[in-house]
Amino acid sequence: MGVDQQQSIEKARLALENGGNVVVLTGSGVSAESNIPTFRGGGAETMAALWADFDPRTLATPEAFEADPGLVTRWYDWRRLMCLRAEPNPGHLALAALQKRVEGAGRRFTLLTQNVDGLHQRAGSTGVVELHGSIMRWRGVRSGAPAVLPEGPFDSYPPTLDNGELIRPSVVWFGEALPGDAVRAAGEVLRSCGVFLSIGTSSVVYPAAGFIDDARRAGAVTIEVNPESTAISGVVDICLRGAAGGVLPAFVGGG
Ligand code: BV8
Repeated sequence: MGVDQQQSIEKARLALENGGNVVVLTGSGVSAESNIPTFRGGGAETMAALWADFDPRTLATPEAFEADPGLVTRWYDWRRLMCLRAEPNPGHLALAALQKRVEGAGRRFTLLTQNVDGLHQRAGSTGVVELHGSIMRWRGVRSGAPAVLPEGPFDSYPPTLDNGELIRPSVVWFGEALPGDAVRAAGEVLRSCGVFLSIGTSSVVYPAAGFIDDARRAGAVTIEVNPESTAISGVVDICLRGAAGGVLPAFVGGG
C-alpha cells in the first residue's frame, strides 16, 4: 500500500476516532469479497456477467415481475440461495467492530445498506437500516402476508402461498418507494453526522446516492472506500482506493 494511501487511512482513522456521530452507507461492493456479484463495475464478478442475457436493472422492476413472475422469482431465488451460502467477510466484520467502538465512546453509529443479503447482521452489526429491503423476506403480492421460505430452492416458479397467491421478494424495485421508516431513519442521522463513510457503492442509485449531499450539508467528513472511482469520488474528503475487506480492518485499530 502506497504512502499516500497509508496517510489517507490515518486521516480516516482520526476522523472516525474524533468525528462525532458516524453514518455508513454500503452497497454491493462490500459483499463482493463474500462472492456475491455486484450489479455494476469492472470484472466478471458482476451479476450481469453471471446471469447471462438479463440485465439486473431490468429484472429488478415491477414491470419485469408483471411480465414474467417466473423469471424474476427464479433470479431472486438464485440470489437468495447464493446469499445464504455466503459468509460475512473482513469488511463486514470490521464495520461491526467499528460500531462497538464508536458506540462504546458514547457516539451514534448507523449503518445504512442498499444490500439485501443480510450479511451485515450476520457479521454482528445491529440496527442496520435496509434501504432496499431484504431478499430473505418474501410476501404475498396482494395480501402482503409473509411467506415461509424453503431451505433450498422453491419447488416451482413463480412460487405461491398455500392459497395460490403469488409471492415476491420484499426488496425495493426501481420505481418503488423505499420503506418510509428507512428513509426517515436515514434523514434523521444524516442531519447530525460528523463522519459519512460510503463503502462499495457506485453511487448511482437514488435516493441513497444523494445521502452524501445531506452529510456534506451537515458538515461531515466524507470518506469513500472503493477500488474504482465513482460518481462521488470527486466530492469526498478522503478517497480510499481499495477493497473493503482490505481497507476497513485498518479503521478498527491494529489492522
Ligand atoms: C424511488 C433491488 C421513488 C433489490 C435496487 C432521484 C430520486 C429518487 C429516485 C430516482 C432519482 N433519479 C432516478 C431515480 C429512479 C431510481 C434510480 O435511482 N435510478 C438510477 C439507476 C438512475 N431510483 C428508484 O427507483 C428508487 N425508488 O426513488 O422511488 C418513488 C417515490 C414514491 C413513490 C414511488 C416511487 C429505488 C431504488 C432501489 C432500486 N432497487 N435493487 C435488489 O435486487 O438487490 S437497486 C440495486 O442497485 C441494488 O439494490 C444495489 O444495492 C443498488 C446500488 O448499486 P450498488 O450497491 O452501488 O452496487 P453497484 O454494483 O452499482 O456498485 C458496486 C460498487 O462496489 C462499484 O463501485 C465497485 O467498484 C465496488 N466494489 C467492487 N468490489 C469491491 C467494491 N467496493 C469495495 N470493496 C470491494 N471488494
